[in-house]
Amino acid sequence: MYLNGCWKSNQNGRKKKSNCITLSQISVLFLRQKCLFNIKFYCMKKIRLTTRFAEDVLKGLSSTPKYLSSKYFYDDEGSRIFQKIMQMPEYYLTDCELEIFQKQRQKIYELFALNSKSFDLIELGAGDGIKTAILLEHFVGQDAAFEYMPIDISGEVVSKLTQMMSNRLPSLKINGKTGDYFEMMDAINRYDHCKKVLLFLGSNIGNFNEQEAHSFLVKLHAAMQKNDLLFIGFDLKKDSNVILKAYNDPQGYTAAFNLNLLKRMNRELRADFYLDNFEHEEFYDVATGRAESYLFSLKKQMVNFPDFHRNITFEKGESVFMEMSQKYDLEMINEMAKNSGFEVVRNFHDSRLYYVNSLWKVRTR
Ligand code: AVJ
Repeated sequence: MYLNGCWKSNQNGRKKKSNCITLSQISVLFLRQKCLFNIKFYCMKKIRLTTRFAEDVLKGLSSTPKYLSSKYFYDDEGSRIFQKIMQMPEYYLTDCELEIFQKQRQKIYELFALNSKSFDLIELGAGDGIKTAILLEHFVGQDAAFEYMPIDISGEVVSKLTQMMSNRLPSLKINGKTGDYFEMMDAINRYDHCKKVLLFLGSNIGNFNEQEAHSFLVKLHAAMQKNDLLFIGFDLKKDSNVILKAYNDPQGYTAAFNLNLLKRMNRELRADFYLDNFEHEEFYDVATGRAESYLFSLKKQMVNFPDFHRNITFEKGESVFMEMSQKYDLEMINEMAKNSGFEVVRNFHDSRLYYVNSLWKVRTR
């Protein structure tokens, strides 16, 4: 559209002045416009994202009780902290999923490859991909022709992951994408030329409440064909001490992970949070399986967002709800599958029964 307008004015200009414009001049003009267009597009996207971020956090911080969304944890810095969390011994989730992949990869492969030896893998929220690499290595060894499409919200994560995977598995076709869940859905929708297996690992689903999880699964279902599969990681309900230690580590990585969102608001929105004025705490409700993360204001204070002409007051002891990490049992998992149009093919457990990777297919009846 923009280019057309530009071309027209050149044509008009040529008519009036009747001087000739060469083909190479046109292509230079065209390239320049295209480049400007790309920069403009990039800037517009960035502005749109920042505006959205500001709107969301200001809305949450003006509510009672205050809340922020954990989806904003994962800027490049947040993603780096999360990788530290995954390496802590207290954060058992990673070890459980690794164990499942290491010990049961052959069975996983057989079920993935049922009906068609070749399939493509799309991973939502791929992260560092260390666990996935175990599966991919095995699949490549089995000669299952496939493409791996990791999608993550952090661009840095996607490029590091792509590099790591192509070093480890040079023959693997990798097609990484940066984007949020919304953009992921788009990518999945467009992907219909081959059987696909969607990976949603690490109990990422636990960040959604019941309704959000349901509508997310329904959207995935709508984007899937008859033979496609969904492989989801669920952290299971267990001794509350084990859970609390995973989200309340002595090194303080989890606290830093939460506080990084305040830092991010300082960086990107020019807010003035003073991090020492906040403290992280974790709660777990055995009955519902909800693990909840909060920041508490250590004193009465005011935080300013001068660019948005807003300030937020915090009472001493006031909480900000930061993140939910839902824990499940098999009944909840079965219900979720059923309610969103899926059928559980098989559950893969770790030896401690802390965690399950559940393989779902589209229900046909
Ligand atoms: C990436 C959402 C699975 O909830 O366990 C880890 C994020 N938060 N420690 C989780 C997280 C604090 C993690 N998920």
